[in-house]
Amino acid sequence: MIKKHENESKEVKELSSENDDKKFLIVSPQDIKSGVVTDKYFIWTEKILRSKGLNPRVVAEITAREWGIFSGLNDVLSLLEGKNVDVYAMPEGSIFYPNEPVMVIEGNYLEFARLETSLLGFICHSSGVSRAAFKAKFAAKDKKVLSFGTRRQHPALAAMIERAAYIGGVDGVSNYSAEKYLGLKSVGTMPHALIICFGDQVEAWRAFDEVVERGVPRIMLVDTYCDEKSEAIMAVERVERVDGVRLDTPSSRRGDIRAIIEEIRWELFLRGKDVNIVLSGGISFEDIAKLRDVVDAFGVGTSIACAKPVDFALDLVEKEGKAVAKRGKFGGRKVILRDGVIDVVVPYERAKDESESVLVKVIEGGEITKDGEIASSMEGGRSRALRTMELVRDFFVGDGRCAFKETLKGALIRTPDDTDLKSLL
Ligand code: PCP
Repeated sequence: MIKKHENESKEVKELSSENDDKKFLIVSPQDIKSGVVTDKYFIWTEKILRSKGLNPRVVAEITAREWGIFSGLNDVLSLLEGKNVDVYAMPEGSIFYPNEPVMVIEGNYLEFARLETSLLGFICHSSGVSRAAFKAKFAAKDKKVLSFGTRRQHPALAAMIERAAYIGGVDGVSNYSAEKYLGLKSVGTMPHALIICFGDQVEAWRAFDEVVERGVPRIMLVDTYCDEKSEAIMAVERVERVDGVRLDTPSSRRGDIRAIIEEIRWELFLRGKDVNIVLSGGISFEDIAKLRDVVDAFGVGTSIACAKPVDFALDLVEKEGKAVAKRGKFGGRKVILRDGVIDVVVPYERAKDESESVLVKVIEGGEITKDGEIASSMEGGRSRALRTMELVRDFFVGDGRCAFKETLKGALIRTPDDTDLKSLL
């Protein structure tokens, strides 16, 4: 669902072209929607089932073996809209745990069989990026995290990556296309190339300060020609307005980056300059947790944009009203009951009231529901993820209270202990 955004700038409008000149090797949205983008075994499966007159009514569930932050529902809704199915899903930005269904599809199998490849692709990739962004922001606490990594992936994915990162909790995204596709103002500093074009860092910094809109923070890149400390001092002493300095080469130095940052902070403090320190270049979640006390913002590329995709799988758990399961899967339709960040998964029939479930009906008979629109909102997803971050932190520092206790024998109980977040506290 691509919307027009009102705050799209004049520059973006001028650069945009409505023409699809097909110069790049990118599959078309139509081929995704029609199921050309599928795995061959679904083509054979369709052929076999049709030739034998089989098309059972099924319930399919999408689960992962790992935890994550759910996103990509927006594209799944576009994919399944118009198909004769009912779909239930977690709202975007929800935390999910191992073996919990994030989505349930009810309908005749042939209605959606060949769409499995694209459906999983949408959510595996997007939720992987959202989980990474969540981990980065969880590690950074009140310090900022900026998504700098779209250059590490195919450009056709830029808006998807920035949306997923934003839902996961980053404070800003650098890809300019986010303004057109997401209605998000993009952020950034300056490349080394700008400084090299001037051949003099002070001239480049001054030019930035002179030319770029006043509302944009002046974050000077201070590692092009000299030591970061010397350049940071040079920046604050020789440029009229400096809001921050960016250090982009933490791993290329033999020195200890923490010691270098502390020295810079001291020198700036000594000069009465209250400027922010931005750190970028190969930053990991562990780096963020270790350096958050001396850094104000982290520019993160690969760790977010190239995050491992979530291993979602689609499995049939009910056929003609009867629970089924392949080995290693939990059969039967399920309901997830949630108390804060503690979940209990129970069989559908055992839940007192379906409305208690985390899964909401997002498509009914092929039509996107009002709840579906709400559940796929980017801003709503981000607020949910940020709230979840607080609840996870409370869970770890609190008593990990579980309201469900052991009243539901056999139910799957899931908590933040099923994540790898504790080490980033
Ligand atoms: C880019 C950017 C960030 C990098 C990428 C983040 O650096 O400035 O520092 O990505 P990473 O986390 O995967 O390292 P360069 O490509 O070196 O460009 P420049 O220094 O000119 O910004």
